[in-house]
Amino acid sequence: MHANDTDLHAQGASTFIDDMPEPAGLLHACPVVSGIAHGLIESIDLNDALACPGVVTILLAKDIPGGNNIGNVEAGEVLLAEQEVVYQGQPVAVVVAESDAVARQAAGLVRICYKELPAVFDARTAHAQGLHIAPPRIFSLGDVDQAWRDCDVIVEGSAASGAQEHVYLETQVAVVYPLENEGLKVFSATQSPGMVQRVIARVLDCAMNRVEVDVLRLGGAFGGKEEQATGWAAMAALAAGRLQKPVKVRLNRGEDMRWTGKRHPYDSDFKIGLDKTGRILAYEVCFYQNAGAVADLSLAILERTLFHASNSYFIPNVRATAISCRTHLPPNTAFRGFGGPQAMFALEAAIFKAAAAMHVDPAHIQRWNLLQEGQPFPYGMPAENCRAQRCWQQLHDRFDLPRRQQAIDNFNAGHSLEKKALALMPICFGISFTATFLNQASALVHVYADGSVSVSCGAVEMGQGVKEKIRHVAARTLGIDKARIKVESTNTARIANMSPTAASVGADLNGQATLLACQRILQGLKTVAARLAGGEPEQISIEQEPVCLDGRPTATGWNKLVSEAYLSRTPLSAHAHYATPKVFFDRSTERGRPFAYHVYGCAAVEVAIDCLRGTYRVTGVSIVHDGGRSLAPDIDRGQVEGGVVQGLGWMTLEEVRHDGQGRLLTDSLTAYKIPDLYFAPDIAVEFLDGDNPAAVMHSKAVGEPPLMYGIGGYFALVKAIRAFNPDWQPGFSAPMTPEKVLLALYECGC
Ligand code: MTE
Ligand code: LUZ
Ligand code: MOS
Repeated sequence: MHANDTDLHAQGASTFIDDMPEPAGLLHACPVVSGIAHGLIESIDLNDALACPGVVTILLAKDIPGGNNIGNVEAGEVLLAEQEVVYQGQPVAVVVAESDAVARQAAGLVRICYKELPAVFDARTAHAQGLHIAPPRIFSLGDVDQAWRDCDVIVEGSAASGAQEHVYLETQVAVVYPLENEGLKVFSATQSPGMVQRVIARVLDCAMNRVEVDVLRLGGAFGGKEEQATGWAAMAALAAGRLQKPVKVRLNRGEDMRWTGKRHPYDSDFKIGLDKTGRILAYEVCFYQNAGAVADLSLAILERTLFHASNSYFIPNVRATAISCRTHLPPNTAFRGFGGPQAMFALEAAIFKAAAAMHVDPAHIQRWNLLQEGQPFPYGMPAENCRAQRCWQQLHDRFDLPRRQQAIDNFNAGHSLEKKALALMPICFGISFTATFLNQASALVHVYADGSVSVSCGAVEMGQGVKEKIRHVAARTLGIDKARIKVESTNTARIANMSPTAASVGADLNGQATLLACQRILQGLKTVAARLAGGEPEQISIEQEPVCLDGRPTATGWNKLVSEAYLSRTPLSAHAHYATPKVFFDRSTERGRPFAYHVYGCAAVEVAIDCLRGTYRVTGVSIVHDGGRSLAPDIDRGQVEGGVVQGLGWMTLEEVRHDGQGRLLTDSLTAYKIPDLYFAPDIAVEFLDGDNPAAVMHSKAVGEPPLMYGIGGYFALVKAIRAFNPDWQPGFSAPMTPEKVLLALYECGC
């Protein structure tokens, strides 16, 4: 009997890298990082550090046998800085010692002298100085310049959304074991085992088949381990390869917060034009993305920002410009939503401002412009199986929104120092990697002679329940009990060239590959079953264990069938590959069909403010979410609830602050506030079911989209503030912390 991950977690029986028994002779590596945001390295003095008892060696860029590059985009994505440092927290050296404590202590004794250079920390300043990661990209639809003439109302403004720290429970960690024949076995807490393998081979200048990366599970990732787990694993591999000893790298919470990138802050300028009925005729937006010091995934994230510039609305004339700005902060990186949330925040700000100018509720404009079947996105793809209207309608009907709005109005009329508000947040999220080649996966399935089943695939379990979904797919395809199925660790020796588990497609891609591999085994089994039970293979099915002939159970069960198949030398293993069909994108025209499908949904977020203190509560969230035929309803519900709370945190409490030198001030959970169970509102989720021929067993991806419901929390707070202080003109700068709420309540409009 094989327990699922959730049960193991609940029992405290699931193991993470830091729980693995440490082998004799294990060495600990601690990075030495830049203490300044920008400068040239003039000298590095290792003497005091090397004199520490227990220090084994200290590695610098010159000790890297292969390429000093851990990225995919630009040469500056170095493992260890050589001449120039470009952010506080950038690794310069690696101290290797017999204990973690000694490594850390010695790291503090490495003295680096710099010639300091000017540093920039915000996107607009970087843009003004011409500091860009790449040239701007522009998506356009219709003719914006012409369309302004037909508008009755035009408003302009700006919107800024902040960074967000991932706060995965398990911090960055890797352990690397040297093997015979120049091999390495790598345990890394990464969403991208294939990338860790490729980068370690590059850094050590060896073939990829020398490097085996294994991932059992992650203690959360949220995008923070898609690209940024790689460097730490590469440092451990560098040391392990050189010293031929096992080496561990593990960041503590403060280091993890200071040294790794976050969700990208965005500054955006918008202009929106509507006719007098509230129909949006034109939308122009320019996104300034704060990329941090090197490219990382910023350009892919920026591209997804463009793909989501019009969210779940149809806007006939759009021009969206996106500029990735280079600053001297740790490289910002993937975070649930991957640039989509930033785009949606800017558009909701524009809609809010237009609604205020027209003296209507923003919901009126939102409703009036929701996407309909066949209408195009700004990249040319038409909306197919569009659920935007249905989600909105069902939310209103099932959760009785008009009555709730009335109750809020009554409450506000009767209370002078407490105000409530409700805001709606429709979402539409494109499902597929926007880099088309990443939309592939493979699976390797073994049926053992005792009838138990082993599934290997490229999906990394990080708490999102992908392993449980894969088990479900295998069990249903083979027609057997889920308890027989074990999903193995994610391992590069069993699965080659795997894509990261990201973009919410972990279950879509790996599930479909698993289904294909199971079908292959099933084919052979049916031939054996037809011999045992009579009839032709086409008449055979396996349903909840027994072998059926024309749908009727026979005397043969799964165990007997498998044992007969083995004795008759029928293959009981299969490998299958899946590539998402019909996705493509042409970057020269910015047109294509980048997504297999879209996920829709709509949320109503209700808040209450104490207008004396500025404190607030998110009192309730109601959601209709476009779920498809779920592979695991409880998991999907958990994903929606967790996503909403994470999105609300980004929009309300979570504020990343640096000092004037680029030093992170909010480097612990006492300064960086995240939502907890007490903050979390009541969340009511209703799933809109339906077919989805574009994903495995008609399911739908669920990982990222619900985060964006949290944006409704920001606008609900803005509405509640305006119920108290009607003259206040919101500046649209998220997060809306209690401090900002208090100031807004008493800011005068003149
Ligand atoms: N849920 C949990 N519990 N932990 C996580 O780290 N990551 C999110 C989402 N849900 C995450 C999570 C992100 S960013 C993505 S892309 C998806 O899960 C990835 O998994 P999937 O593709 O299997 O949905
Ligand atoms: N990662 C990536 C992603 O490489 N490409 C994507 O399109 C993507 N989308 C969401 C999250 N991660
Ligand atoms: Mo998720 S941001 O695609 O890891």
